[in-house]
Amino acid sequence: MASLPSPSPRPAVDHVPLSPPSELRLVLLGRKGVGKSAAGNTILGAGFEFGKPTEECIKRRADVDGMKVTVIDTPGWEWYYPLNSTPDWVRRETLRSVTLCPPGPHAVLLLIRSESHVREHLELLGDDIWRYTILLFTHCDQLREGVSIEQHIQKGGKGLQTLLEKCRGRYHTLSNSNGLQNPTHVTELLEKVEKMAATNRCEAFSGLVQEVATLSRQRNEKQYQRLKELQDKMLRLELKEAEVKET
Ligand SMILES: Nc1nc2c(ncn2[C@@H]2O[C@H](COP(=O)(O)OP(=O)(O)OP(=O)(O)O)[C@@H](O)[C@H]2O)c(=O)[nH]1
Ligand SMILES: [Mg+2]
Repeated sequence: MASLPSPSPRPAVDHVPLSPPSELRLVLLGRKGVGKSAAGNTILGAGFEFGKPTEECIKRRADVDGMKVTVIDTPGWEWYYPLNSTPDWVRRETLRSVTLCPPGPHAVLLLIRSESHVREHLELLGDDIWRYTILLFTHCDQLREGVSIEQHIQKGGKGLQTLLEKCRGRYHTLSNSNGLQNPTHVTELLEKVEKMAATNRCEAFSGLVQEVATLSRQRNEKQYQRLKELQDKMLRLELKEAEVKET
């Protein structure tokens, strides 16, 4: 009987060329009024209400440069407030944002005008988030004449430098101002996202999605535990009252 040909060795995973993603999933995060919803419109062409506070995460999709692009817009963090002053519902929406584009976003675009307390808000999503983050500067049309974005970043001080280091130097500028949008800026942004996705082996931020699910489960368990303790306490009080009445 002829022997079966031995199976050819599988190529090592490391040598398999990674195909670029056929769709991109992006989450917009940052302070209130920094231009997240307007940036969503600049990227997709339309779809988000801007100029008024976004009150919950909004998901929109469109074809951009022949690619399906999903954008999740989020409510903004308060200016100058540390994380512990951020309302619960805003934290919740921040955590929810990355679960709305399963299996997870390719990139978080962190919109920046002032860097104070930005780091702790972003790290609500875990330390690994920085591998997926690109700083996005808006309102560049309002920079003083003759000041380039590079000069603006250099003058931005230690806080901004740290954010940039955390993002391994990844940043982009986008003008959302009426009439000043430049389509090549969106194309270049998507190219940067694809490049970052390639360095992340095209893996989405899915580890985090699981963590978020675990966190919310833990929170539910905690709430259930607290409720149970309260019920026990009330029962004990009632028993005590009944004992007092009997004596
Ligand atoms: N000049 C200029 N104005 C901008 C730019 N981006 C946004 N704006 C304006 O800034 C204001 C706030 O923009 P939004 O997109 O609503 O801000 P947001 O971050 O979504 O705000 P929240 O939903 O409250 O968190 C709007 O009036 C925009 O027109 C920009 O690049 N240049
Ligand atoms: Mg908004």
